[in-house]
Amino acid sequence: MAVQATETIPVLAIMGHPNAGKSSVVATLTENDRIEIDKRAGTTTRSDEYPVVIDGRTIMVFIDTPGFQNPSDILEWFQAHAEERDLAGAFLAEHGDDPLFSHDCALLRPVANGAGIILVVDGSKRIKEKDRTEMELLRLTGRPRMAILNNLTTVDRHMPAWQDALNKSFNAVREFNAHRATYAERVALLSALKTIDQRWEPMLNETIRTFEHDWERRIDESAGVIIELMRDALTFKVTRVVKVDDLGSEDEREAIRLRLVRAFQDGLRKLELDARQQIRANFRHHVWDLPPDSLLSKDLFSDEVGHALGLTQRKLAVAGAAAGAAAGGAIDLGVGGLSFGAGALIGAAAGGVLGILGGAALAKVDIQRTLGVERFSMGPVTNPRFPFVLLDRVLLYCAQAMNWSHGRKAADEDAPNRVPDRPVSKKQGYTDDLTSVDQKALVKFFAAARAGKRGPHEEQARVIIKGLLRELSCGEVDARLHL
Ligand SMILES: Nc1nc2c(ncn2[C@@H]2O[C@H](COP(=O)(O)OP(=O)(O)OP(=O)(O)O)[C@@H](O)[C@H]2O)c(=O)[nH]1
Ligand SMILES: [Mg+2]
Repeated sequence: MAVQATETIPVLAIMGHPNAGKSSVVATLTENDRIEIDKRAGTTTRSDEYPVVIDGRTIMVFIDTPGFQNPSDILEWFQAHAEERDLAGAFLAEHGDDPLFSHDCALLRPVANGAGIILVVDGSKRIKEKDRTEMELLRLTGRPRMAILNNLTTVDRHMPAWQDALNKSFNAVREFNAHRATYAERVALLSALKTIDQRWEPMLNETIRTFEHDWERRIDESAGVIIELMRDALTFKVTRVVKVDDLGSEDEREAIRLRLVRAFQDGLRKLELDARQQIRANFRHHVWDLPPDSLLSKDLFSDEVGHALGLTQRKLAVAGAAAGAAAGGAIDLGVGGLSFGAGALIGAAAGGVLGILGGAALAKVDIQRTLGVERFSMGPVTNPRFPFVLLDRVLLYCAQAMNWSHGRKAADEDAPNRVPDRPVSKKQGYTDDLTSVDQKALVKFFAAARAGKRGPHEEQARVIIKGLLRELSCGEVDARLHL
């Protein structure tokens, strides 16, 4: 069952005290959110291998471990056998069957088989004698080794002392926060592993290239999901056909119209949810709770979402006018007569949606009477702000999926250290920060999508969206996520 460190696959055993954050580091580096992590010490009880698999190919293996049980005994033995070339192997040869050392042997076995070592320490705690024992014993193994300073709190006064001590026994020392590490930081860590053993350089270069390639593929797929969401949302329509005989009072017709508006909004919510699920799977999140106060947890049609995302009315007017003028005024922005008709009033009243809509309806409600039936229909969306809000929100979701590390379980676990919530004083949507040329291009894409047309506008939008996603990959988990 043990993985042999071969020429092609780097294998790294993660060592460290109980509760230092070992499993969190493995979960984040392998993008595996199913690894058991808990605030209680002693969660991991045996060593387990976690491969990094891309396109069905294992490119690297991390071994999560419970940490040493008897570090001082092992160090003593190592010091007494200093003449051995392979201390881990020699220790196993002598104590391999000793039940007293079974845990420690399980830890040393991968090391004896050629695995490198990553020691994870909690940099917020003072260094103790036991830490120095472990550092020395790992040094004596002679294996390539890196230390990770994982700061579990905001206490950083012990960090310089850790740096000094670790530098003496490790080939590389890096700060790495398993809860906040972004994609870029993960790649930087892999890059740093190259320095601990030159022989790994070619394979790690290949691993990093595979990583980067896979990330680009995810961005590409996510942009595809977003384009499809916009296309589906902008052509979405609901219809109810009711026999005229069944229609009694005007109140009844009003009730039908309200139900129609609700069904229309629900349909759009569902489209957003479907897109989210695909994006989430794309970034390998399975167990993931959104913070309850996140903008992403609020209703799509809530005022909070409407106010925080999308273009300001001014920018919207500029982009819309420019796009309309470019197309000889042929682009229907939906701000004409439709906005203030009966449908507008119903739309606004039913959803409390003035925030998102800027006073205009989401879509027109149309009622046609033919051959004894009344046909109530709503859609497609005509409100010009809505697509920007929807796009901003799905981009925000991508930012979360890309930057939320897999080692971070509950959304509120480290609430005391969380970035303070930022007051939302102005529009903060990503699209609001785009150049007016890009905003205009998006207006054209929305108009084309609404008309069911593919082509150059869609391709241009795809390029803009991919650019935004690439920028977001390097970011912190966005403060915009928490209102
Ligand atoms: N704030 C913060 N907490 C962290 C970080 N990394 C780990 N933790 C928390 O520290 C606790 C222990 O994390 P684990 O990853 O289970 O630690 P471990 O070393 O595998 O623990 P054992 O398996 O018990 O030896 C959990 O509550 C984690 O959420 C971090 O970077 N920041
Ligand atoms: Mg663990």
